[in-house]
Amino acid sequence: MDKSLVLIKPDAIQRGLAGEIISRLENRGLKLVAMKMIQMDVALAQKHYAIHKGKAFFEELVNFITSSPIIAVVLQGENAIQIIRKTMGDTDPAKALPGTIRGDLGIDIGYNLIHGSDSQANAVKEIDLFFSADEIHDYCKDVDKWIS
Ligand code: DAT
Ligand code: MG
Repeated sequence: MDKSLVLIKPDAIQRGLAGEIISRLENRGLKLVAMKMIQMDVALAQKHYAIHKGKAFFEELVNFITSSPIIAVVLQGENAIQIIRKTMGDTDPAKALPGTIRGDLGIDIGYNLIHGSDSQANAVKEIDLFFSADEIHDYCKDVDKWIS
């Protein structure tokens, strides 16, 4: 079972889309196993987006992600990482397909509502940045017997 880190970014909270976005992911059969609202500080933002350090948009990205609270979520499920990436849609909302979160709701590449881990290795690292082990819940849903 994969786990993935999702961030509901400041623009999603500002636009009142947090519930809609979390709901779309839950509707794919993914299980919520951790969730918290925080305001990221610059140090956390720089660690989370370390891979983009040096790119032209890095400073703007850090400023944006720390500008207002976010909701950090861990979702679990078979192929969770791939399912979430496909449900998010392309990084650029202009290229994201209709039916995806960014394709339906996104406005701009810099303000694209949601982060989702892009690999198993990055998911492990990112989850560790936002959550301690005791904040991640291990539980069964009755519905699991229908989908597993
Ligand atoms: P994703 O969020 O789809 O994984 P990414 O990891 O390539 O995309 O980039 C991280 C974030 O950085 C992205 O969600 C928005 C911002 N970003 C990426 N490319 C950008 C660009 N060309 N201009 C402005 N912001 C960009
Ligand atoms: Mg990425």
